[in-house]
Amino acid sequence: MVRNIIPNQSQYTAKEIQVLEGLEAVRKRPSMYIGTTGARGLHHLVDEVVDNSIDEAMSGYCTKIQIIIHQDNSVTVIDDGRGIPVDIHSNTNLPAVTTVLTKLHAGGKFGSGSYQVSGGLHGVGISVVNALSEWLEVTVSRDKKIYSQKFERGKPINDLTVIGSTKKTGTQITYRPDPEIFEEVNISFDIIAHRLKELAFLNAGVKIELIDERDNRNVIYKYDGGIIEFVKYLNKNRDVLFGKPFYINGKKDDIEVEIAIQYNSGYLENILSFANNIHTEEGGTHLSGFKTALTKTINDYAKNDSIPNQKKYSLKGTDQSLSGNDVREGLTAVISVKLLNPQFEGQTKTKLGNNEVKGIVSSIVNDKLSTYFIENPDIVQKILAKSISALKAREAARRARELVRQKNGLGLGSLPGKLADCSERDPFHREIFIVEGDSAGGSAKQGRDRKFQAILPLRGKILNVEKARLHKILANNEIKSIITASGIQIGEDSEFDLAQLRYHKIIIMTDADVDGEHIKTLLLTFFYRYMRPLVEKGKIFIARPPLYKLSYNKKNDYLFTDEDLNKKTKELKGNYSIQRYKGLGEMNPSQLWETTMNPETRVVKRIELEDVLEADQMFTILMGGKVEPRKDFIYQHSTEVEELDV
Ligand code: 0RA
Repeated sequence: MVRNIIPNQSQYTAKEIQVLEGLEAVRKRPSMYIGTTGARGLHHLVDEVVDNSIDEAMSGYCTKIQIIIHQDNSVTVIDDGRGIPVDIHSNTNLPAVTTVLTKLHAGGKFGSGSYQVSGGLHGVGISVVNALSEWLEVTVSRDKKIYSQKFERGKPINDLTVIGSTKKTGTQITYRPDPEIFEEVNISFDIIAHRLKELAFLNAGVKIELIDERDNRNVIYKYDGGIIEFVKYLNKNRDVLFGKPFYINGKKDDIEVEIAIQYNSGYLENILSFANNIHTEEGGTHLSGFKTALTKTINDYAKNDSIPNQKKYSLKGTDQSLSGNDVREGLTAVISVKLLNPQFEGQTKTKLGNNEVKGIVSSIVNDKLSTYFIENPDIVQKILAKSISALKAREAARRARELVRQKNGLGLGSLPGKLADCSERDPFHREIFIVEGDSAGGSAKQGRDRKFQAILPLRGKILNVEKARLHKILANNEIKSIITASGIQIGEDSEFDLAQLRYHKIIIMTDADVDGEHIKTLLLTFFYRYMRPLVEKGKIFIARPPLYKLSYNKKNDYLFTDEDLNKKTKELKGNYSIQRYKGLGEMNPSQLWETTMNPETRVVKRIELEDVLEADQMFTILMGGKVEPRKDFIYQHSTEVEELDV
């Protein structure tokens, strides 16, 4: 694995550290530096410290990183890198480590022409962590000595002091997030663990250990295969077309490129892209360079008649070409680039903008992939079989669509007949209930506030999108009505456009039984796979109808859990009757309004995608083709089913 991408880092001394401004500004406006002072910002502090150790690992000087969450929610990060320099910095007259921790943007590697993560929320520097901590203690082991210094709310409370001697090198930072700054100081093991696992995949061989002293949990992540193991992990519950992911790496003009790819027998594409370890959710030039090269290389191979061993699957002598979607059906890939001055663009600053990256990625992929194809004719045949069948399905779907259009003159624009729309015009104030069954749909239509609430009843179960191709998905009536009602086009050549969204709350309302759960999962799978930005932006909700009606003294109480029921019945001591609701249809329109639809009184649960990776695994297990992992999952999670969130 290629590691050392910092030019001349051995020349590094305190002088290179530039001093820009003090830390008061950070405490005054924390969200300018870390985004929020809620849970996100809190966890961002951990990322910030760990990223510094990861930088050291990427330069080839650090192999182990340990993260400890303590009882009081303080956090320690220990690495075995070179240790932050301690020599006196000429501008500040302070040791470099003190400078790095007290001056904004003196990130050590700042302005030195070395590798750094910049843009987005990352790379603001550990001085920001110091500024936002009640206290912070740094310990540096280097030059046979152990140095230590303590800070409170960013200010040193002693000088850097030698506290011992050692043969080792490394840095240890312990900090406690300042409760005066953060609304929430409880560190989530899962959030930290997820990021660390991602970092371990992206930085092959680095051992990352997480210890939680609050409940004595610990995990160790170390992947010698790096992103090859990442791709295996993403495909672990799928049937793969070939056992070993194909790994490409290369470097040009200080841009380091690593890609791992593996196809599975499904129809979805799952490409994760990263730049300097940051998940580029909006893609960018590395992703488009990869896509272009993949489409070209596979088409070249399919059309080339000079290639030996060419067997059944080929487009030789035809005028047909595979589209990008055709060649990416069932593709799982991880793309990771590392470069000196990454430009992050886009709405969430997660789109790589550097233009030079596109050509470099595509030339490396063209080169390595065509060689791999020539050396592995059996694997190419499998990929071609899959891509050509996608092409045929696409053409059949187009012909079918054209036929339907010619016959009926139907555009895609007209709203579904079953939809009871609302009168409000502003999409931000409109909501739609997707309701299981016509009878509940009828009650909902009568019970709703027709000004801002629309109702779309679904008949029976919707298609399992994990097991169907796009053209079949687009032909499914229930899915068609969801697409036209929501206003969001999906599939080939359609860019996701949130401005088209007709309702900013999409609420799934199903019966509280097994069928209802199943429909809910199918709908969530569809939204997750084909309208993911709606999930990411928090537009999808689950309605929570009551399980029981408790009647006493001419009063009715609606109860949502068995626990509440037990509590209430104990209080009432016998003077009551209970009705258990098996379905939404058992409620009359006004009850449905009062308990489940009225924004003043209802409980709706927003679907959150805290953890895209785990959610992806869950969807695959619950909805995918393999039976064994599904059984295991359901068994392991059977007690949590009520909480099953994505
Ligand atoms: C600046 C220069 C050098 C190392 C580091 C910073 C450094 C920072 C952190 C933060 C956490 N762990 C770290 N490890 C190293 C290079 C110093 C040299 O040339 O010896």
